[in-house]
Amino acid sequence: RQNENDLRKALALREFSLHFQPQIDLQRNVIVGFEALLRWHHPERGLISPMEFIPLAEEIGLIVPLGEWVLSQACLAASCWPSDISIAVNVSPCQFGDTDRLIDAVAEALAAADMPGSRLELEITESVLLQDADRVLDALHRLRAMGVRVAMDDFGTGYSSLSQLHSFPFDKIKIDRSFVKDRADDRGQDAVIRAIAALGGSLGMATIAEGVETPEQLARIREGGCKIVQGYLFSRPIPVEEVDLMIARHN
Ligand code: G
Ligand code: G
Ligand code: MN
Ligand code: NA
Repeated sequence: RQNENDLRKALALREFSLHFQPQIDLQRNVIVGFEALLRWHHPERGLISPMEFIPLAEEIGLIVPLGEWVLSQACLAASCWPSDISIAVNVSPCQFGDTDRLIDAVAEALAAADMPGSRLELEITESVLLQDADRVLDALHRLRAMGVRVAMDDFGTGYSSLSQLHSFPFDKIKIDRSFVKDRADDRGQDAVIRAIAALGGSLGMATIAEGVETPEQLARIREGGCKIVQGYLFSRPIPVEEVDLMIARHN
């Protein structure tokens, strides 16, 4: 498997990079954070999407060292930004297989960047909650004790959302972009967005809408009571060199 061998070598060959996509607070119109998104620059095949290589990385166990690299690079990048801007990092469910190792990696990434845990947010999908709930819950509590926040990513796409949401200490809900996308009948969608924002509010969780591409979608999100947005309307994910300029121009 050519692909697999390429992927195994990619870390050592420094073929990965992170792009950063801004998250905007709608009330204050300022950038409050960036999500780190992994990119693989293959020497022959060019830029490869994470959707293509993350599943393989998970299958061959590479996601653990790769995820640690992402954590350390994301924290190093963010340590150069204004201290009121946070960094969101996607964490694979596989990284919760060894929670001690995950927590060590988070602590190490923060220490190396000399950054407080309060500036780091981990994005996890609800499939993590299908694992041993006590172990996951314990890990989330330990992370929060370090000041690290936890967001539920792709909310609304899995099975367990509602039953699990209130039993786990999430700080934020990311409304999946399928609820933001235009559809023939958008009356139902508006109701879903409003309901998720209200649910988050009553559980003390902020809601962020992802995949916002048009002013019309933004207006619907705003009316739905969602206070933070992320999407192409504001910016695509950008290379790290462009982040400072974006912050200077926007905030
Ligand atoms: O940028 P986008 O095409 O960038 O990302 C596609 C998918 O890959 C998303 O579901 C995103 O959550 C996931 N992804 C992007 N970066 C990372 C990462 O660093 N770690 C993990 N586990 N998933 C990532
Ligand atoms: O981690 P998550 O599954 O949320 O990954 C976010 C994904 O959404 C990444 O692939 C990112 O590049 C992508 N994305 C971010 N903004 C937009 C947008 O406005 N429209 C679309 N279609 N995709 C987006
Ligand atoms: Mn995400
Ligand atoms: Na998502």
